[in-house]
Amino acid sequence: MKTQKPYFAFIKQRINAAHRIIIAGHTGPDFDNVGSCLALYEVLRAMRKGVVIASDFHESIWREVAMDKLPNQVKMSSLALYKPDVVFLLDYGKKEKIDASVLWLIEQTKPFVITIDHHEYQSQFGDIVWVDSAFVSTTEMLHMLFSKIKARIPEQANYYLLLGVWGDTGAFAYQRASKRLLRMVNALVTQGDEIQRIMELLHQKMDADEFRLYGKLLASISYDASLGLGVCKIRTQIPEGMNRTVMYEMKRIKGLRVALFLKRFAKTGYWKASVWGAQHNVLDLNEFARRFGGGGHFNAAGFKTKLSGAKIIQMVKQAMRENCVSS
Ligand SMILES: [Mn+2]
Repeated sequence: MKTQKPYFAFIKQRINAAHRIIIAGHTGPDFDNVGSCLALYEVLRAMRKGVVIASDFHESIWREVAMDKLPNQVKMSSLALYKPDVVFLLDYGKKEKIDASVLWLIEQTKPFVITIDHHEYQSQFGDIVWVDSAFVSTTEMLHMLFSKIKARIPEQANYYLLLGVWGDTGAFAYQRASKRLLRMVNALVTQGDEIQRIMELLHQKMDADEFRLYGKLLASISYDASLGLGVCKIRTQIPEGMNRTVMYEMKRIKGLRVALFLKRFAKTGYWKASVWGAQHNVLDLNEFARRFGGGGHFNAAGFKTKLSGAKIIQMVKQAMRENCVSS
């Protein structure tokens, strides 16, 4: 059955009947992605389901988030041997952002595929495709699913669900908070320290060398006050996750509308761009990123390109100018 609607009862039936479930997010995972996978994992485990997350957990974000509670690992190369009944695909937007070995596994073993994603509809696929960009994060959708199917949410999953919301809304700085979302937050804060834990995660702790490097990055930020565009452009190696911290910091600039982070990969010559919108941003960054084959959300998107850094900055400025005129 192909559907754009969330058939909660139907998903529940499939979970109940399943023996082995695989959960996959997108490559280059962020907090919402990791939080979604881990929250669903914990809930399915509490339902006594056989479940694995399709990841080798190479990216440090997995360890940062899960700490000592990282799930048991099944090698990506032996995933097909696991013979899943159901595969959940979470928070990925485009089919090519799913790991190739997961796509291969789906081809080979023909499991029932359920997509849950708050990105705009792009090339998501499956037997159930629940895609709704009115949700701020995929964890918000999962929370709704869990309550609709009356699944028990284990303590640890509370924190994962909150993490997705905090990560994708920038602690509510760049997405609207609905009453429903705040009710969800209210329900999930049980110990009282969840939000502190999350804020510590988002603002990573650094050693002295990293701290100096971070200072240099901040000092290199250029700012166009007439447009409200902040740019950080780097060619050197930085620790994983530091780009995110720089972006959060840039959003503190008074009057900032768009923050652009550019990183050049020497080997391939590609620039990787992340763009974040602040409160008064009117430029649809998802649409902008799509010009380069990238994507994301209205206020947060990314793309890769072989164009020069200067050219990318020029194009962002041009788009911001055009948008000011038209809006
Ligand atoms: Mn997300």
